Amino acid sequence: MIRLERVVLREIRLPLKEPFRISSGVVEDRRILLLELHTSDGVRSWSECVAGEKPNYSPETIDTAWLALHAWLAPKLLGELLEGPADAHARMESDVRGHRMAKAALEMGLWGLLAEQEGVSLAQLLGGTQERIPVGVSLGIQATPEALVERAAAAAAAGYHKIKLKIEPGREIAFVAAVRDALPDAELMVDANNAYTLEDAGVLVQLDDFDLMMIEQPLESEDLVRHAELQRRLRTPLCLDESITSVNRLEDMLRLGSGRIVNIKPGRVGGFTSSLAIHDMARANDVPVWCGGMLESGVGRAYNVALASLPGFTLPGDVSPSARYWARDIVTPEWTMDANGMVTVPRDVPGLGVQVDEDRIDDLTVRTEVLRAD
Ligand code: OSB
Ligand code: MG
Repeated sequence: MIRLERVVLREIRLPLKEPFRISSGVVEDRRILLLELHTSDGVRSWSECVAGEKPNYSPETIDTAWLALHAWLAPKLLGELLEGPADAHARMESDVRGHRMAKAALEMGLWGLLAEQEGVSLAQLLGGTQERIPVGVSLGIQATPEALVERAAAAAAAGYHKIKLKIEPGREIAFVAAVRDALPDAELMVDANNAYTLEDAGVLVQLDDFDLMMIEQPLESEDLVRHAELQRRLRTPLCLDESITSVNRLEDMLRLGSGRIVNIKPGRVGGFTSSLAIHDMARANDVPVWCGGMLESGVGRAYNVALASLPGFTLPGDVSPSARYWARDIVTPEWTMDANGMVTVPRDVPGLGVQVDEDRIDDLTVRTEVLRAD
């Protein structure tokens, strides 16, 4: 049982070391929404909302999430005696449609609180079994194939287990060919973030030549039937990201044959309750899953690392170390990757497993709102 007494919303600004470009836009300075959750008996935890600056990945943004949390979601939970995160998830689902990233920030924050309250790590609370997670990197779209090869070669040398190349129409074949040429043995994949249509199948079929682990989300998020048609024409497995917003969408994928791998981002699916259901169904159907990333700060990364320790996460996750993104993260110790390309799952510390640097957060905060039960 848990009673939320107060939730503090904060927006911080955190500049990326280098701009990150996907098919639908570029981000240079992250605007990150952090939540500080307080129970009525003085337990505290932090969580992160992964909504972006613009609605170019999903319809949500940091601003819509702030509104949803303030107006509809926090009021459903504050002051109530909650059985736990699954209860909170059900209450938020009952009459608020969508806004999954906003819901996830609260629901995951409750997992963080429970871990603190019970004195266990997040990974233990979730039932994680893996002590170390193989790490993948996601490389943004570059101006030239040469620039991409340079970054991919550096990533391979650093020990990353999977190198994901962002692609878009016109910037795929030559780019992927150049990287494959330079790194004949690397585990490579591509991610299109919805940029293609079935009319482009001719180009996408050419990607079969590069021995890719998977092609992530080539078509629009609602195009499960069209992904199935595309999958029938490809040897390379399709991996769905944006399309999988709930366990029911995974069931659709399985029935239709829309893909063979799933990228689970807990923020995209409304939190850990939903992530666990997706993980369990995927595992029961021998569908490999891996943990995606949304350029999170060290707070969101703690939740991703914990989730990725579950047994069905059999492929490297986009859980790159702090230094890949930021000059300085907001947690200590920062997230690191060892020389074998692994991140260690914190087990011996209760809660997130890292200290949140609250002074630094204060310095970076541009907007705050305290939400209480009325
Ligand atoms: O599609 O996986 C994606 C970042 C922002 C929006 C969408 C995506 C991504 C990434 C980054 O690929 C992965 C990371 O956090 O390292
Ligand atoms: Mg993706």
